[in-house]
Amino acid sequence: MFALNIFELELVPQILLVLAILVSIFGIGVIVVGRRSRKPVIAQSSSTEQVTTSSRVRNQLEKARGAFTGVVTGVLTRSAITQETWDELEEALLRADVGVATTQRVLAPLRERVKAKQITEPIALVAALRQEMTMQLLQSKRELNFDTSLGAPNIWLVVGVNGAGKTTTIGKLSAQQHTLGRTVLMAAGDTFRAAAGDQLETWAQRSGAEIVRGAQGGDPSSVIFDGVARAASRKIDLVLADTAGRLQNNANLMEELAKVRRVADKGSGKVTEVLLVIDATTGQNGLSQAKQFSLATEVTGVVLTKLDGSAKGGIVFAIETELAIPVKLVGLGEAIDDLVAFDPAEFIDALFDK
Ligand SMILES: Nc1nc2c(ncn2[C@@H]2O[C@H](COP(=O)(O)OP(=O)(O)O)[C@@H](O)[C@H]2O)c(=O)[nH]1
Ligand SMILES: [Mg+2]
Repeated sequence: MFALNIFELELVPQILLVLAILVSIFGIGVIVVGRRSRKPVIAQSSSTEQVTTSSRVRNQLEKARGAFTGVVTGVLTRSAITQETWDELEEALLRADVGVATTQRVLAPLRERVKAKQITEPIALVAALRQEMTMQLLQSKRELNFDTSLGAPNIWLVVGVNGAGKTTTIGKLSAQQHTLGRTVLMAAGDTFRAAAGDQLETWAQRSGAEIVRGAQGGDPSSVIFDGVARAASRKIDLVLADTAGRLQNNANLMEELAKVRRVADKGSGKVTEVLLVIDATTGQNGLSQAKQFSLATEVTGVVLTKLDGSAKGGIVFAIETELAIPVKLVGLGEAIDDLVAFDPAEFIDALFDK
């Protein structure tokens, strides 16, 4: 008994040391976890900025992931690379809306490498496919253009067909820019429907922005012009201009859009972004929209909305490779914080990783 106590006493310093180490490890762990969870939603740089993506992206891309994991599993369940492998790959990519041209562009170099016996195993094929798809997305510059040296309001025009998510995107963008310390004014250029102005007004209140509205049925160009003038006189940094959802096959409406842009540029601000909002669930139709809109006005970036509800995430590849317009932001839900910067690496990880 006595011997045991001595033994225990001798161990006291060691026990204390072990306890001290455990406490400090736990402490560091808490700090690291705390930091991670406090990771800012928005990162800022001098003239451009991006919203960092969150871990929710993966979950919100569940449907799109489904389409791609189908591709991977299909290939991996075979013991060798056969004609069926290629058929399955092609079909799955098309089903995910990668598009015919992009699918061929991605698969052609892989076919060559398999033919040359540089790739012999299905697992290596999947790895090469992933690399090939990553490469398709790496070139683009995705920062939102904000010219700090302008000394006048930057104007971001938001265009796209009805229901694509323009107004919602403006609300989310406004909140993000507000967090960056910028003052925002919304110009209700969708004068076509009365409800559109009310909807925008709600977003303005929610996100701490000012708003300029016009009469229903009024000229959208003049509403946006007035908005820019008001922003300039109040030294507001950014004008987010909403527009009516116009069908891309309606020549008059496309002309009107071109006019909106010209007039917006004429006042005391400058259009530094034209964001085309595309609903991911519309698939390849979204691509033809993008083509038409970029004819009417120089589109500088795409916002791909509703990616949370789409199995057609492949449209990202089609937009970028076939139109050379960068996807800058993606919408992953209806809430104010459901808009994130498009991060290709994260996107591909989410699609390919189980
Ligand atoms: N699930 C989901 N719904 C969205 C997203 N963006 C917009 N919406 C919804 O799409 C509908 C149309 O959006 P709205 O902004 O009015 O489209 P607009 O006609 O282009 O202005 C609304 O019900 C929005 O809540 C998104 O990223 N995900
Ligand atoms: Mg709208």
